[in-house]
Parts: sequence; C-alpha cells; structure tokens
Amino acid sequence: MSAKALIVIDVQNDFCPGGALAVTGGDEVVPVINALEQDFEHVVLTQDWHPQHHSSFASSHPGKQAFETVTMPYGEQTLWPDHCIQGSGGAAFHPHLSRTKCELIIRKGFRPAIDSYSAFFENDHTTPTGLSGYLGERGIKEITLAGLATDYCVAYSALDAARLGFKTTVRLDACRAIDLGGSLETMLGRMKEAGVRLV
Ligand code: VGL
Ligand code: ZN
Repeated sequence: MSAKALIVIDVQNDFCPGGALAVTGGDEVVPVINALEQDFEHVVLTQDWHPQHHSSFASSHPGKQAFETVTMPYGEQTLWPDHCIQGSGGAAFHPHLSRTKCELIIRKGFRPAIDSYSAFFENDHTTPTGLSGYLGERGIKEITLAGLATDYCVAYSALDAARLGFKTTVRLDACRAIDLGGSLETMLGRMKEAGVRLV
C-alpha cells in the first residue's frame, strides 16, 4: 500500500477568531487535526504567506472593498482584507496546532502579482508550489486534507490533487468555511464531481 499524507491547510491566526480574515469556528479544527495527525505517517502544513500590498488585498485596489472581485491576467480574483503578511503574528500557525510531526511547510501566495489558494498551484493553475514533486518523490499517492478554509484553499487544493491523480479525501469535520455567496455549496459540488471523498 502506498504511503499516505495529511495536508493541513492554512491553520493560521488570521483565519481564526480575532484574525484579519477570521473563519467562523476556525480554531475548532485545531484539536481535531492534532488527533488526526496520529493516524498519518507524513504530515505537511501549508502557510498563506503574502508580502505587504499583495495583489489579492482590497487595499491594493483603490475604490475596491474586501470581498469584491477584480479581473486579473489569470482570471477572476476575490479581494480580501490584508491577511497573513509574511512574518506577522497573523501569519503564524495557531499556537496550539501540533507541528512536531510536520516534515514540510509549503508557503504560498508570496508572489506579489498572483494569489495561491491551492497547495499545489497558484491561481493561474500552472505555477507549481513544488508539493506534487515532493509527494511524488516520496511515493505518496493518497492524501487527506484538513484546515481552512473549506471552500477556498482546502477545496482548490483538493481539486488540484484529484486532477494530479492523488487519491484525495477531505475531512470536513477538520475544516471550516468562509462561505461567500454560496461558495461552500458550490465547492462541495465541484469536489464531489472531481471524485474527492468528502467525509
Ligand atoms: C484563503 C482567502 C485568501 C484560505 C487564503 O486559506 O482559504 N482564503 N487567502
Ligand atoms: Zn491569502
């Protein structure tokens, strides 16, 4: 049987209550993920890691508000409040998130002109983060995803993983959603259609 990895998406202070882009109940995933880690041989964490004035921030687009969309060269982009600024407390992992077993941290969203929801590709769907190469070289063919947010970074990671041929599971009990304009239902449907196991 091939090795399995748990990929923990963006469990960072800015996505938890009190953070700049707080996800309702975001901190509730921490104990669930800490327990889940025990069942996996490999654990990878991702970290949203934006430079100041990142192009996904509403503050970089005069006249635009957070949660509006703009058209970027690579397609539609939702604008967010400033969040997960490199090296800031908001970009740090939740203090209770276990990281002892973690063997790789993938940082994403650090290119000023492009956002990256997925742990595998930036939002142009072609610039790789290196995660697929890492998993491939380690012989890991099965992954389970957990973290924040279900309908953005977790969902886009799951869709890319399925497309890349990984046997992909999302642990919904270890995720919480932003749910912007029905995005949760939309992305749950897209994941199911792509063959992602939702449990
Ligand atoms: C995320 C919006 C912007 C996420 C990251 O982790 O789901 N969402 N940056
Ligand atoms: Zn971000």
